Amino acid sequence: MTNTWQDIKNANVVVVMGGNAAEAHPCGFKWVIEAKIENGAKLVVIDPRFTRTASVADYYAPIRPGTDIAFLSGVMHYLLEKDAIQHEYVRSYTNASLIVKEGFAFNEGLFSGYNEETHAYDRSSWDYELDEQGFAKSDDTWQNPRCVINLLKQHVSRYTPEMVSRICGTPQDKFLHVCELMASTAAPDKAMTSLFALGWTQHSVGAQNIRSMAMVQLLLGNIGVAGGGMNALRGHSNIQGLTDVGLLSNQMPGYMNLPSDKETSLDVYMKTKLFKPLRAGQTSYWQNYRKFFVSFQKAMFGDAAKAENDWAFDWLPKLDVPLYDIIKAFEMMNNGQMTGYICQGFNPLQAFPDRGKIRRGLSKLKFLVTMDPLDTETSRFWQDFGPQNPAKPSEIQTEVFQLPVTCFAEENGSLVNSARWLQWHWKAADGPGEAMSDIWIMAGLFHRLRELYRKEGGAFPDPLLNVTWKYTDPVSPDPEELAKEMNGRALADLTDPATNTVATKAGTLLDGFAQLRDDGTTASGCWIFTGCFTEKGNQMARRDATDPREQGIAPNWAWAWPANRRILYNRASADLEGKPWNPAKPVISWNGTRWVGIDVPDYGPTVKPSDGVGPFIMNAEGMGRLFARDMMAEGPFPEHYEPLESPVDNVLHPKVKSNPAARVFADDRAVFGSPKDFPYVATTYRLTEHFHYWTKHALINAILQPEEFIEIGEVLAKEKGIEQGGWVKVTSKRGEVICKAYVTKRIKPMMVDGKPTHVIGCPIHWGFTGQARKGYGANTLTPSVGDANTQTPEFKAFLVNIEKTSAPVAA
Ligand SMILES: Nc1nc2c(c(=O)[nH]1)N[C@H]1C(S)=C(S)[C@@H](COP(=O)(O)OP(=O)(O)OC[C@H]3O[C@@H](n4cnc5c(=O)[nH]c(N)nc54)[C@H](O)[C@@H]3O)O[C@H]1N2
Ligand SMILES: Nc1nc2c(c(=O)[nH]1)N[C@H]1C(S)=C(S)[C@@H](COP(=O)(O)OP(=O)(O)OC[C@H]3O[C@@H](n4cnc5c(=O)[nH]c(N)nc54)[C@H](O)[C@@H]3O)O[C@H]1N2
Ligand SMILES: [Mo]
Repeated sequence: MTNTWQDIKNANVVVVMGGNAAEAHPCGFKWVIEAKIENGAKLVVIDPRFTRTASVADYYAPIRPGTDIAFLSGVMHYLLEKDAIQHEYVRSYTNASLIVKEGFAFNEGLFSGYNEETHAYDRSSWDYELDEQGFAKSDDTWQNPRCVINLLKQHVSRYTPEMVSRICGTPQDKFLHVCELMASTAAPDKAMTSLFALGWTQHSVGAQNIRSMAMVQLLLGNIGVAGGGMNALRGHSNIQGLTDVGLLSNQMPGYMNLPSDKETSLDVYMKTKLFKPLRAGQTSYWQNYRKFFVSFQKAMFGDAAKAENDWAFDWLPKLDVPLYDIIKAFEMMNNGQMTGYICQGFNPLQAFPDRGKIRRGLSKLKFLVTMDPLDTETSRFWQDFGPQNPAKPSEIQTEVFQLPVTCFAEENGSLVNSARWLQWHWKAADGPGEAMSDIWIMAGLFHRLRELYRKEGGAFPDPLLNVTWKYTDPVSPDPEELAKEMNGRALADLTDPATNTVATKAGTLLDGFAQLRDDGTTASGCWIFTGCFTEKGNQMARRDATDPREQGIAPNWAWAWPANRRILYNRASADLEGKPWNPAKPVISWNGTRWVGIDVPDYGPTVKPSDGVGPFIMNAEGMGRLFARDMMAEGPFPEHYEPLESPVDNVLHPKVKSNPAARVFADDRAVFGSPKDFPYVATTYRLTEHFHYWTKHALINAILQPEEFIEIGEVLAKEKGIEQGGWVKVTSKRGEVICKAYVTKRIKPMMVDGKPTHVIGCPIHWGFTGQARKGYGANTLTPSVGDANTQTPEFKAFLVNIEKTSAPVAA
């Protein structure tokens, strides 16, 4: 989230598109109701299904799964054509005026630089024209046809209301009404918030879905302001923390990149990190990258990380491919390229696409370790349930080690929520039976592995032998000690260059990442967390709910990264002089000498508005990007591509149907179905009564939602002779699910490119362990396809067939 849950109440328009907050985030959803009641906000829901969120909306519009880019590009077209944009904001804070260099082009579905063989782009043409000093050229009059705003106008001009309706199946009048509601927030004192989750991310164009709305929000001046922003409603309670501390295969803590094997020295690695500012006077905060990096290495390797050994750069793993995401891991398993797999708090047999492929992969391992409080399907994959399971358990050689672990309620620690708050929690009970904490198990593995390396040597023992491990209890480090290590401390007396006196004594916990240095005198395990545990104590444990303006910002409740800032890009909540756009709901303002207000300003409190530093300091131009330079895998502007399995051609450019840079392996492509055999669009989602695959272990939840079902509209049910509660067989090219049908008014056919299109809804929660009845699981049907940027699987749009059947023997 750029903003916070509480801040939603400040919105004038709340758009839930790509999520179903009332059911998946029922507790946080109260802030939407608060916005409606206290602020007269209009709630707009755009979803293929009429959800419980839709049931309390002021306006609902249906959409075919996988077509949000077409919808939102249509919104941009509308805003630009009607001139319903926040002009001053767009000119001052976005890259609308910057000039794109010659050579950038878009033709018949492809941007310049595409390589047919590698399915990837050379992105060098997606950049600005630079002047002699290396700054981006701009045209504030917007006359130059190559300035970003004009290229954007041209790019979205194809997305007329007729075209949007043809692609998305949304009736034109409904689409236009949504446009009007959104456009009403172009007024400087009005804000719209975008709440989204997996309805956007779980597509082969997931990241571009989100970018499209971010661009709409920039055009409307809704980023950085109270009641605005791009608000990803996160899933598991600590999934934000997962990316923060770098648990993705290509990252390190604090969104630093793991080096590739081509980056053979620290200098080479650093060359692509220290982005030079692209405009005079800009900050380009990643210029501090080296300080964060060296401090991380000091936290990892202590005294062994020295200037002479490039701060132990060689001891980091180096990637030989862009990343080892989960789709790739299972591809490798299937190809016999993986010996063992440690599955910590992860149930891939249930959670990952193409269940048959997951099972076949696990069957080829030598060993599988699961660390889980529950008996998961993955840890019993050899017993898999369903008609397509041909496996004979006796023929599977994989040795499975099940390690029972405690859960969050049985240990102290912190969770990072969607609003980036690090909140401390306290142990409530001891774990049952033989359960041990994740920390104890990981520490045990570390000690044993290090001992083996010590005794027997090995190809490259250095990283393991040199890791620091100075905990009071090395067998099970205390979560507070780990949190302090993440926060970071001074390793030597730090002098303040301005006064030449010691400002921070050696050993002191640091207050903020501005104190980090690249000379080895500071250590910090995760620079964005610096400030969470200081000499004043555990900031994450703070529970003071005082909210000075009653505007949803309680600065002394827990601690938010970065720097306890609650609204990211808050400099953009005020105009160029520092006056809030919306005086009724100010976030920060310039009082003539400094920034004051209810939030921590984006940068130094005394940086004058006249210095012209842009609010988007992590970008080298300091501006919000309507044109994404060289970042995204499939283009600097979002473009509508059909899901990899879709019922229609791409009406914009039939030759390029789907995302040309999507993550697909050849053997997965072989199991894509065609609309001839699988004529219906399927999508998958969760129900309020279950949390994934855990709560079926709890009797009360199992009673509430006892068995697997799919949802089907009345028209299709009638066509197929399917009755309410009757048995159906749903098939995709990858497998079949036999379950009950729920015939509903909540899903209606949509007219897509002149043809009626039916959507079938598949809740995801059933498997073969726990108290609920056994089910095949929705991922028996889903394709193994990943988003081009994030590799998130395309769970939300694929093709199936459905027919009436009789009760299966297994049921
Ligand atoms: N009760 C409960 N709550 C949960 C969870 C749970 O298992 N149970 N899981 C948690 C987790 S980990 C997560 S990640 C979140 C997920 O939170 P959400 O993303 O809100 O949940 P989903 O139910 O997966 O899907 C949301 C909606 O997206 C719609 N949708 C599908 N395709 C499209 C599309 O192409 N465009 C648009 N606009 N909408 C589409 C679906 O119809 C569905 O209503 O929920 C969290 N909260
Ligand atoms: N078709 C389809 N598939 C989906 C989705 C979808 O919308 N559609 N959603 C996807 C999403 S968003 C998600 S997040 C995944 C979820 O997929 P998973 O994360 O694999 O599933 P969960 O059941 O949430 O959690 C996995 C295990 O973590 C264990 N666990 C809980 N606490 C702890 C702990 O403290 N330590 C350890 N070691 N284990 C613990 C639980 O007991 C559980 O068995 O599913 C994905 N799969
Ligand atoms: Mo999730």
